[in-house]
Amino acid sequence: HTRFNPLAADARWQKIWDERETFRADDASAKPKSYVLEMFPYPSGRIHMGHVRNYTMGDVLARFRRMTGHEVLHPMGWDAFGMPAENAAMEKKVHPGTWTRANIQSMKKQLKRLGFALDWSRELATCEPEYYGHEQALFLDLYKSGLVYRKESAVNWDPVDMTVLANEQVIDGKGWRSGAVVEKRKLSQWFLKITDFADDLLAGLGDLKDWPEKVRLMQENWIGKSQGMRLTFHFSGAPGGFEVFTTRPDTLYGASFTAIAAEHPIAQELARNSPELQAFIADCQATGTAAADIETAEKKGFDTGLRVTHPLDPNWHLPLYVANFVLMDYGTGAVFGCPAHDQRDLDFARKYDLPVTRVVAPEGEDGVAIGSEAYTGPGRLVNSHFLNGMAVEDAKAAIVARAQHEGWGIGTTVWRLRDWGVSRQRYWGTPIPFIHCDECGVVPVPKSQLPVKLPEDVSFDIPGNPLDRHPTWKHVDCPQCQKPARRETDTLDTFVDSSWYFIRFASQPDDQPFDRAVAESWLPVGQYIGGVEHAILHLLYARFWTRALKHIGKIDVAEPFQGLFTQGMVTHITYFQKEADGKILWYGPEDVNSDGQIATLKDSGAKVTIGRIEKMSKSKKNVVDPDLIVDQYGADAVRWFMLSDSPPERDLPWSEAGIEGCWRFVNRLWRLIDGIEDAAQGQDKDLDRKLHKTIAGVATDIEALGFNKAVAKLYELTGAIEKAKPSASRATAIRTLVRLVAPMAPHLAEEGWETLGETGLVADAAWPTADPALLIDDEVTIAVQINGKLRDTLTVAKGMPKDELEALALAAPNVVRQLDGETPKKIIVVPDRLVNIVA
Ligand code: ANZ
Ligand code: ZN
Repeated sequence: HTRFNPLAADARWQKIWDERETFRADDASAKPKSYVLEMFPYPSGRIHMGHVRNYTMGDVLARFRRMTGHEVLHPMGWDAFGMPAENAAMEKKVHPGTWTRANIQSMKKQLKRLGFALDWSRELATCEPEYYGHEQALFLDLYKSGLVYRKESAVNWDPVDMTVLANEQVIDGKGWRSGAVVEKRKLSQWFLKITDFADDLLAGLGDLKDWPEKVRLMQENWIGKSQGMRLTFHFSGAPGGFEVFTTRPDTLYGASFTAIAAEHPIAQELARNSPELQAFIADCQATGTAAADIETAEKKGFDTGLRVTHPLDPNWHLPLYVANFVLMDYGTGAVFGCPAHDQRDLDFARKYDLPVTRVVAPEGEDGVAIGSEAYTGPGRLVNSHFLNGMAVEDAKAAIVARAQHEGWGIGTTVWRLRDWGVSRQRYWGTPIPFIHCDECGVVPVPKSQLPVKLPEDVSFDIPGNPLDRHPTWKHVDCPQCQKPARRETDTLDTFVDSSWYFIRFASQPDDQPFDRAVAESWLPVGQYIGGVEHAILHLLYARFWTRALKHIGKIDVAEPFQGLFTQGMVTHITYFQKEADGKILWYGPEDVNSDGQIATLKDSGAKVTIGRIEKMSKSKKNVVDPDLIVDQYGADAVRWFMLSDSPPERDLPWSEAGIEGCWRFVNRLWRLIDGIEDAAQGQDKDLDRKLHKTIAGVATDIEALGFNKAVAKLYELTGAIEKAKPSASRATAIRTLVRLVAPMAPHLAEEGWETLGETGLVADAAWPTADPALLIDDEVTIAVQINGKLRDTLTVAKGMPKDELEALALAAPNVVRQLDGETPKKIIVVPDRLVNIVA
């Protein structure tokens, strides 16, 4: 007998798959096409367990689809632009490109060691001109069709580092490096008109039946279609007024103030004669631009002293504030506040001592006053004159009707979705292919001059965008008038790169972004798998980009991702010590001895606290490096672990015992293969049935991405084979088992396939066929009860008549003993299920 040597087997089969290009997808294949895709990784340096889990799931599906007769496209590439490379450049003095490409090489090696069935011939990295040049061409096409435009927009400006900061670089309103208070600055920036597709992006969600409900809901909320109204407030005793936007016109009788944004023209006008207001406006502008910043910042207002008249009562006057929570670029940049039914308004009202009047009440709460929490639920209108007693939606309609009749307001639809600002003031991204000319304005770079390549000779010694201060790069002649002009120095948001990479995977000619017919032959992606952290932006942008390309006639695909699956995280136990000053020191599991109750450090014996099981992260020191595990157990055990135990959408706790169990299982499989008795005769009907049920069940589970269920069935079958006596059935079961485990444990399966003398690769073998006759049970287990208590069981032919069952039950040894000669009062028989004897 031989032992399974995973490291030798892994290397050997990986080399063979590589040399034979086993997983190369054939565009011209006549087989049905299947596109399996996992979200491509950012080349941060190392593959982590989260990647391994993600790619193992996709790999099982891809390999299974191959075995079921599909031509499978399963590609891999690199989302290679972005800030970490620039940070590395600053910290380690290494060029972002050098850093990124080195990371790609080492991560590719790691992925190869896991034996993924990937078509490496289609590998791409978004940081290479061979990719981003085509992106520039598409960007120009979208510009031509009016889907790209420029507009002034605010950025986070770090006044000390003299640089634009991304939202994630602003921490508590301060620059992450300088610690300086971040300012908002207006810059002319590039935008994509995603709002043109808002309706369609929303409607399309209804067709995405194979997406998680929660992701569809998140997208729906992000797009945020709301029915609302615009209404005008007039100044009391002065000419003029302003429009506000509201989604709760029903609450108009609960209004207690109005407020405008700091950037609102009225605020700007008033500020000209008010230094106090000027100071207040400056203060508002110091808050970060991210929605989250505004949500968490303290609500502040400046009373303008002006009063406005309530549209439903000429004698009712409300104050007008300038408020930091009102955004200029949403609705009209002005609101009326109803503190009883909006938390922001309530906080504001409590602070400035404004009235709080409930106007919506659920059954029986008419008289209950609002405390510190606004009521945002359903109910009927109260304190609202002609609206009293109406439900919220009816009251909205009634107000809108009256306003439209009297001419002071109009019903509208409003979207939360904003146009997508794609300008980034960074080096490591796709250069935006435009030239600024003093004579001609903004001029597109002619397509013949693409790609606009990033210059290599840049330095990161001083903050700011290296493209901006490069001595020569930006100085070019205008393509229209040939006079000296300047290149655009902004680069594209990296979400643009990931909005179409799946199309480029499907088809990658040199001379155009993709070949339409070939791309359409693969798309949409049948199954997309990735982290839920991309549930909103990446997926929405990719859905938009696909629609935009369809709109300009480049491709006829409605939705890019037919099926979506978001997998859970890989978690691991944490250990820590709390120091006297409250600081927490984390320890890696490898530094700790623990019996689950008490944990001590291996070297000093000092006690440590057993923390929670949390997502693997460097900061908590609970990371397990896949490479080391592969070294120890081989790829198949790691892959098996990733699929076992936890449902794929749930978190998977890493454990030493778990991986060892998987390793033992791989060896059990090997012992069966190695010990096969081909000469054995005879049929084992039970085993035949178990085998065929497993063939059918595992197929169904894999299709439904229920990998843990498939694994459980394979454990059961393996156990049944181990227990079975030698027979022809047993030998067949072992041969078949090799194919059944091939998607999960491909190296062992190839090794077994070869050992068993089969031809070709198991990767190319067909999935075994389940015999329908063997899927039906012809025997059933009958429970035999006395007075409702289980006393015995019978295994009998299905459909056995009542009297025969009764006779068998009365003869069952345990029943005879229990009854001890007593005559039963009554016997209840449920065919195929149970016999209950009442004694
Ligand atoms: C009165 C009101 C009463 C409101 C109430 C809400 C609850 P969504 O649903 O997210 O679209 N609003 C309008 N324009 C704003 C702006 N530029 N900046 C900040 N807030 C603004 O939000 C719509 C609601 O947000 C609007 O409805 C308005 O407050 C506020 F019980 O009007 B509401
Ligand atoms: Zn010009």
